[in-house]
Amino acid sequence: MKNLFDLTGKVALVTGGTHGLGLAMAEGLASAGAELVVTSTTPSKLEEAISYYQSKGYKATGYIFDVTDEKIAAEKVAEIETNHKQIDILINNAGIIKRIPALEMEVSDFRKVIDVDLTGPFIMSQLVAKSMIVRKSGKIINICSMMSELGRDNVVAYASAKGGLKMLTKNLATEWAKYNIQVNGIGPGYFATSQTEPIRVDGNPFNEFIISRTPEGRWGNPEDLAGTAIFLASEASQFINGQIIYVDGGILATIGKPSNE
Ligand code: GCO
Ligand code: CA
Repeated sequence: MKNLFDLTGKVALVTGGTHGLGLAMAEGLASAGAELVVTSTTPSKLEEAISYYQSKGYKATGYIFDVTDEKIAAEKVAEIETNHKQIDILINNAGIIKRIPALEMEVSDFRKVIDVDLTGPFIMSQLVAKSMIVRKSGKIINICSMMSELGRDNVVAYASAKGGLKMLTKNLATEWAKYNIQVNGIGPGYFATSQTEPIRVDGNPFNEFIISRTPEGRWGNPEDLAGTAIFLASEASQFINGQIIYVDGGILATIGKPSNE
């Protein structure tokens, strides 16, 4: 039987794939044979990431642009398609978070988070889908969150965007399934990355809370996401469309338990 998880010859575009979860997923795809195209808005971070991928023997190229700027993004996607022939896999990973109580949040901050975390994935999906539709083949993976399902103090814009990203996933799956494009999402639980660093520090009660709230009893490691990314990028998931796979150590399965148990 052929290897359903093989990505040899596929080109995977990973937005913000320079660190943390994006890097771990990109590395997973590369280990399954994919060529990487990585975007960032920060040249130094991108350079560092590309050298890292190349040091591992992976084929990786970087492009600097902001996924919220639809004009520039269109030019860059065209350039990428010229240089790398085609984009087979898109991972909408780039995202930001602002932890501010809802009452105090400036509208401009709310808009910024929606722009990066929700409008950016829409822009990139629309651009990349155009040639996927012609080829009748493509995989789009949106990086959702626990906050696609649950609220929590101080993350109102992020939760609104990630809830929206879940529905963007379902809607694009609905519209593009007829072109053999699968649009799915990955919903990471709480992972040890630079993004969660401020809430993970020792002595922060949130650290203890997350460990006790997670049936697996630990923060996720970025590598825990690679398998799901490979699965959703490969033929192994060919009849899965519009789903969000939560990689959360069991958080969404449980109501939790009293803190003294
Ligand atoms: C927070 C965290 C989360 C995680 C993750 C959870 O402040 O609650 O940063 O938002 O980043 O997305 O799934
Ligand atoms: Ca970040």
